[in-house]
Amino acid sequence: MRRAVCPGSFDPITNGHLDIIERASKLYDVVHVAVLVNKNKQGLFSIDERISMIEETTAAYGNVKVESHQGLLVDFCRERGIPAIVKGLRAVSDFDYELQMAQMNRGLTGVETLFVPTSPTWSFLSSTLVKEVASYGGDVSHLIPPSVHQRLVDRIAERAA
Ligand code: COD
Repeated sequence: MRRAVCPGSFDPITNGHLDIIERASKLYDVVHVAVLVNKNKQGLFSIDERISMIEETTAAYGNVKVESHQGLLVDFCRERGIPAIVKGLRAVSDFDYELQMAQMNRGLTGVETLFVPTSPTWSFLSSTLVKEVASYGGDVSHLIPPSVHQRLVDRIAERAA
């Protein structure tokens, strides 16, 4: 059975993430989506909220398993026998750091990283920009799934109250 992991913060999941996960789900039998816990960074959404948004929006693909992980991504892969990491590449600016991580991860345990070029429609898109634009009242409804958009609008309103 061919398995791969799509890792990230997913705070929250965007259409750019979904595009990569969907394309990976057509190439592998099972795609693990790993929500990495960064203990130095307070997210807008809790890890459980992020997992539930990813589960909801990837359910139709049929072969996606969503989990959280605290620690090294290579340990997540080793514990589950996953040989490949799938990442989206947006622009040259992503490349330097992604290359460093790919080489470090391969050096640590031999896990390979495969890069999928972003769809041009989403090449500018990141969770950080979505949160920033939404926090100033900008319309981001075309950049994230509708259920995620509703939760984002609600969370921003809660924080502002
Ligand atoms: N189009 C295509 N792909 C996209 C888009 C888009 N618009 N937006 C995001 N992506 C893809 C990218 O591949 C990105 O890597 C991934 O989605 C996740 O994006 P984010 O922003 O949710 O998550 P990041 O970039 O904060 O995630 C970084 C990791 C958590 C993967 C990384 O820090 C990590 O592996 N941490 C675990 C600790 C570890 O092992 N550290 C050592 C690394 S060598």
